[in-house]
Amino acid sequence: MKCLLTVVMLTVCAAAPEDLTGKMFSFPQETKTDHVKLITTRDEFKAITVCLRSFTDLSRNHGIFSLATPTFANAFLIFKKTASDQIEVNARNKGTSLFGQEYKLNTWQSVCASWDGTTGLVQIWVDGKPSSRRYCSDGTLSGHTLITLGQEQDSHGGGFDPQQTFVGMIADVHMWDFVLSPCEIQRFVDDLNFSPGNVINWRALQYEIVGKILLEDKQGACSCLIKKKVPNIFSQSCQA
Ligand SMILES: [Ca+2]
Repeated sequence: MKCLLTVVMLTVCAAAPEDLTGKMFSFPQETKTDHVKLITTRDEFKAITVCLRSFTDLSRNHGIFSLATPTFANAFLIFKKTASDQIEVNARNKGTSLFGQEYKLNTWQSVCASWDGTTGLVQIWVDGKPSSRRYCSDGTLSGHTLITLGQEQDSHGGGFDPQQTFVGMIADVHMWDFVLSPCEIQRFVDDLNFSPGNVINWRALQYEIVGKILLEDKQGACSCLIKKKVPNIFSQSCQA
């Protein structure tokens, strides 16, 4: 009984919301197991927008955000293809490639993607630059929602491929159950007073870490302390 109580308490603790402002998840290695689960009780969607900031040196393909339901392993997936300018958005197991984006290595960038189940259109924004609005799949999503960062689900909560592991850092993850307007996307990109996600909210995040993934202070270009001490040298590259 005591063990059972401990298990129940640990489960509750793992799911308590945390404000991760100023933090990031570091994904330091390629594995077939390590990932972060983002927890929501929502299990029905007619539209989705996801925004996050990521940093990576990967030139191979990799998953950026993976949402699965019992029916669709790729219910909503943001997937960077090997081609440097190609990102795929999946909805209801259908993938649509979007081209011509400047996905940069070794720098923080904002990635937002949306899907509208009424029209079936998907769109992405990399650092606020929109893609074309392309048809993907219309309909709805329902059933137990499982969201992973670091691994791309090929089944509901599993089917991980180490060759598609995300390696790098991810921060500021938000998810809404509607399509954000271009102005709202820009407010996220500029980190200006945007309304946090009503499904996943980085400022009140329920998550669980599986494996060697670290929650750390978010790194900028350099510290403000250095900027103050040596203003002439560092003022160009420092982030306030
Ligand atoms: Ca896969």
